[in-house]
Amino acid sequence: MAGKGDKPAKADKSAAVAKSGKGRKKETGLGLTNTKDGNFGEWYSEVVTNGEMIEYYEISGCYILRPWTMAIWEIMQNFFDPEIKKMNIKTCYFPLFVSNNVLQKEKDHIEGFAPEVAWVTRSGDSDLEVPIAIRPTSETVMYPYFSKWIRGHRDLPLRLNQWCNVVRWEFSNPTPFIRSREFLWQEGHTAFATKEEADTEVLEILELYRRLYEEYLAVPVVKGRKSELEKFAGGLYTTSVEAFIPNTGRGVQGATSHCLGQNFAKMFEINFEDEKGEKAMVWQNSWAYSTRTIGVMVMVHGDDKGLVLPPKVAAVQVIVVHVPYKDADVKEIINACSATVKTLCDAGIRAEADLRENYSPGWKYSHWEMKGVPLRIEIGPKDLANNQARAVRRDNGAKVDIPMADLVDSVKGMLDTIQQNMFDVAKEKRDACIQVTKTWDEFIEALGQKKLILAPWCDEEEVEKEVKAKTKGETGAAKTLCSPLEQPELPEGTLCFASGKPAKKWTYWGRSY
Ligand code: 87F
Repeated sequence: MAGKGDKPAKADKSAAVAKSGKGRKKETGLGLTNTKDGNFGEWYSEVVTNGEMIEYYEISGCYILRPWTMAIWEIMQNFFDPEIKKMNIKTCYFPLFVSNNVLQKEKDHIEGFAPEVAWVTRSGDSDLEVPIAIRPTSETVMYPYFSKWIRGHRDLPLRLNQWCNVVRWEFSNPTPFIRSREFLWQEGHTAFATKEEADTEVLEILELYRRLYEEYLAVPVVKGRKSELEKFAGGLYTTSVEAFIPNTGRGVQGATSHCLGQNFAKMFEINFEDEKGEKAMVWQNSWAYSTRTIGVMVMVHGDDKGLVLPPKVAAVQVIVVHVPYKDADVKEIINACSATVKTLCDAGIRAEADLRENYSPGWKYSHWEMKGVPLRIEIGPKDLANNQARAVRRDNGAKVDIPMADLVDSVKGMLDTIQQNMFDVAKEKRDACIQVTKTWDEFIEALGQKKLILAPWCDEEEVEKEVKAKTKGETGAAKTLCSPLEQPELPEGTLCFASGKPAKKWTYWGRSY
């Protein structure tokens, strides 16, 4: 997907071009020119633009998030935000800018990230006296105030979350949602008196991330723990949910929940007086999910007709299209469509009608398929006469006639079925890619076949580094994705696939985004 970010407004829908059988290009109003299996990178770029989620922007790595995207983001927010509020986590907002002073405070771990920090150096014609950084994450922005606000044990726990944008000036190939220079996320930052409380929260948040992926985006994920090499260097341990893209054979970190331990408490002097009147240091966590979630969903479910949106996150769950017929009463059909939309909306279903007269029904079918709307309802003269409607599923193309009498129940049932089916199909595909490998040769073979590898591992950093070095090729090195929290049985005497030493755990390996 090289140089994707450098293509402004690449896929102009009105002039979309489709390849015919002989590889010649023909003009069509709609449709993708690339297939998911044929050229995944180009396919993805076309899907997010033609599906009206993304518009390419003139600054590489930055993308316009269109309403079709933001509706999904808001629905996810409407799930996640109340859940963390139930946990007594409060909303806050800290400034976008960080002073050099504060940013450098956590020098040790910022070092590796430094090249990605963007700076403001000028206002108008004059240079700033001291440049200020744009937040790449907010530890250094927030923790000086944690230090100020936390005095005694009664000030704990302190549990904050903010919804914001962050900037990381990435240099490797930008990809909409998956790797962009500015992105939206929530970042949670919490402080506790005890490690036990922090540990509990890490897993509670991780479970919310799993639910976000599995219940909303219909994307199966593995909950796991990161290796020492892959964890957030500033923290104690990192957990994550990991997704997998079968077409590219790459893992993708879906969201992370870190226990920071007391590292930042030391650096920022976040101390409190405990119940015995003694000075103690807080235990901290931080956790985030970003707009990357949406990219993972598009990659997993999209097909050669475009986006396929899970009903629970789709801005429009049902699109109603009228199918006029020469001598039929068009007005009557249109009225039936409007009535259908009203009935569905009154029942809490997100439905819209496309009653435009300057587009054919066929064009509309393609258009809404491209946009991934889960269910299409067609109403023509025959349906009207029979007091029924034709429903067509986006996920599998299945068509059924539903009696108008039980429209709401049928549609609700179908949307639930689509949601479940999308998850089941995605899980089946993901599971079919999982390969258990016990030797190096098996590992290399599986890697070549784009598998998601599950292997017994000695859990030694040096061994992971070696595996990385040995697999470094054009498509990137293999690394650990996570060690699943739910560990399969590891029989006595099982050896590490890479080092031959006794294995300590099962770990997922693969190339990744
Ligand atoms: C890029 C530039 C500067 C990642 C960076 O995961 C600093 C960083 O600290 C950096 N990229 N990180 C790690 C972020 C850790 C942590 N922050 C809060 C999270 C969850 C939310």
